[in-house]
Amino acid sequence: MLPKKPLVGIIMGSSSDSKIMHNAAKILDDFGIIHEDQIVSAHRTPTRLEEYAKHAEKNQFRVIIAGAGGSAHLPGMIASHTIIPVIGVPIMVYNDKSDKKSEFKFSAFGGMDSLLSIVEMPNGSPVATVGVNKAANAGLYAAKILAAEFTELKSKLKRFKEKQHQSVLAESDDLKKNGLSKFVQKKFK
Ligand code: RP5
Repeated sequence: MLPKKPLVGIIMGSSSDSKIMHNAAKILDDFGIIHEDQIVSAHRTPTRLEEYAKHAEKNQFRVIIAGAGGSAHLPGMIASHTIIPVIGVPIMVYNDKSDKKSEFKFSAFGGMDSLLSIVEMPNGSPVATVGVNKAANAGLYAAKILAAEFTELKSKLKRFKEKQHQSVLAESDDLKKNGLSKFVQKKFK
């Protein structure tokens, strides 16, 4: 039985990351995995970062999902403070908090900055990294890690795969039946 306490800690560098990071929460919710969500900034709240790592260990989180944009040192720094596996989500910064006309609304490198910061952790503090803004994949990967301990997740993951398979078949049948032109009109109009 999955315990009624958080197994996954989701953290993000800023509230502006929440619009992407909620996709990790959604997947965990779908699988019935309880998670605890917080904002921890590696550069605005550096001491809190270390405290958070201790909190995660004390509460026996099995996985930490950490999302950040820009230079994105949060996932790597958390990984350096704990033995809990960290999944990093590189975020393409889209900062609604700054003025609408600001030239700093997007990160200069469109997410490549965060991707490289997170994935290129030097030997010793690995961060398993998903694609830019792919928070849902981080949730899914966490479920796969947890399935080694909580076997009910294995059947849930198999059902998830089967559903994906069936949805592609249904779309393909529709495409075959209607032909490409009609299919596109119907689906994307
Ligand atoms: C990073 O800076 C955060 O992870 C966020 O993606 C980015 C921008 O933060 P805000 O300026 O929107 O708070 O630390």
